[in-house]
Parts: sequence; C-alpha cells; structure tokens
Amino acid sequence: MQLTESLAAITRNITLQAPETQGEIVEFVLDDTLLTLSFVANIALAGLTILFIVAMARGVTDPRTKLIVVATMLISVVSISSYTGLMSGLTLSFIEMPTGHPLAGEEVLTMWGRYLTWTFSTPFILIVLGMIAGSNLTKILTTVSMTIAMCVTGLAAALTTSSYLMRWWWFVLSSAFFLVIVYVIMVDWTREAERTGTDDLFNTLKILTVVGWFGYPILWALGVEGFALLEVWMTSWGYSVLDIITKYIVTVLIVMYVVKEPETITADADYGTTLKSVGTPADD
Ligand code: RET
Repeated sequence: MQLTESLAAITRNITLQAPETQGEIVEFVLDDTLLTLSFVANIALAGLTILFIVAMARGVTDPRTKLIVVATMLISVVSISSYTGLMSGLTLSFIEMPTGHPLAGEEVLTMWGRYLTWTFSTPFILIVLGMIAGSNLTKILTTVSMTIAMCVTGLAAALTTSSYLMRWWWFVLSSAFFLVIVYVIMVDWTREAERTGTDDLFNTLKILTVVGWFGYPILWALGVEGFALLEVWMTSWGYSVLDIITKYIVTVLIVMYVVKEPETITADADYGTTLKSVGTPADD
C-alpha cells in the first residue's frame, strides 16, 4: 500500500516537473487575449515599418545615408523575428521562482526571447544614433558592446532560478552597462550632434531613447521577473509599448530626416570603402 502511494507521488512529481511543450505554451498565450495582442501588434508594426522604410528610401544614393537606412531597417527585421519567436512559443518558458521571490515555488511565464533578441536589435539603434550624432567608431563600438552586455546579463537575471539575490545581482550588473550607454548618449553624443549640426533631430531621439530605455528596467523590476507587482500581460504590453516608442517611432523620425540626404548626414562616394575609388563609377 505504502509502495503504491509513494509510486503515485513520484509519478505526480514527474508530471508536474515535465516541461510544457511549445504547443501548451502557445495555448496559454492564446487564452490571454491581451498577451496575444501585445505580440501580434508588434509583428504588424514591425512589418509596416519595414515597408515604410523600403518605400521612403528608394531614391537614396548617398552611401552613408544608405548605411543609416539599412541599420534602421534591421531594427524592425530583428523585431518581427523576436515577436514571431514569442508568438510561436519558441522563446517563452515557465520557470520556477526561487525562495525569496514573491511568487516563490510557482511556475511563472518568462518571455526570455525578448532579452535575447534585444541583444541583436539595440546595437542597430545605437549605431544609427551614433552616426546621426557624427560620433566615431570607438564610441559607437563601446555602446554596442555595452548594450550586448546589458541584454545578456538581463537574460541571465530573468533565467536564474537558484537564488533571488543572484537574479538582482545580474540586474545590478546589467544596469551598470546601461548607465554607460546613457552617459555616452547624454554627454558625448549630445555635444557631437551640436558640432555636426544634427542636434535638432538628435535631441528628440535622445529624449525618446533615454526616457524609453529607462522604462525597461522599471518594468523588469515591477513585473514577474522582479517584485511581481504587475501581471504578465501588463508587463508584456509595457514592453510592447516601449518597443513602439524606442523602435518604430524613432525609426520613422530618422528615416524621414535622412532620406532628404542633408549635408549633415551624407558623405562622399568613397564612404565605407577601404580602397580609394572602390565602388565609385570609373571616369572613362
Ligand atoms: C533589463 C533588466 C536588467 C537591467 C536593465 C535592463 C535594460 C533593458 C533595456 C532594454 C532596451 C531594449 C530596447 C529594445 C528595442 O528593441 C535587461 C530589462 C538595465 C534598456 C530598446
């Protein structure tokens, strides 16, 4: 009798611990209309933004402008893939929160694909901002490395289940990388944009970016990853709205400005080539 009971207990445990299949996760998402909409809205907006860029940038000839346009397009290309990953259940998991967490012992839906894909989208945002400010390769690469470090440690924060303290320690590390980016944007690039003559556009982008980007760690802390004060759909909509501001609105402003190919943005035909005249049509 006792043996049967223990066997039953073991089987129950195994069933409970078996990871959900992607199909089950998608079902969970579809059951929550608001959560589903937060994904679908962004797939649609990313698609529209790509089409908008293609339509607007058809006549662009200047090589530096083209580089900026391609980089802005890649932000939405990453985004459409990121939300497709979430919608298909591929980049979402239920994870058990450690002791100390407000939902300790409970299985919580983590949208870890978001943190993963920001690793690939945020560098393009920073490349474009740095180029508009007229900054140099060193500063652009510094911010790109910092954002990759920020997103990877953010991913670690979300996926750590061994200790609540370690989750917050990852958060602190990630925030340190984030502050370096904020410093470069607020101090270096602001000064450089003034010198370059792009400060009118840059200052608008700066406000949208810095204010918008601060929203992400705040949501992380308030959502299920941190203090669990917000429900999953609220956090997801929060991130989706921030994505709309920091990606699509920023992109539209940038593309509308650069496609006019102002002198503050353009470079001569040799731009980006390592050898003189490579890529330039021959004179004869
Ligand atoms: C995390 C949690 C850990 C601490 C910090 C974070 C910051 C995230 C940011 C994300 C920006 C994402 C954007 C995406 C657009 O595609 C990882 C939430 C500081 C700033 C702009």
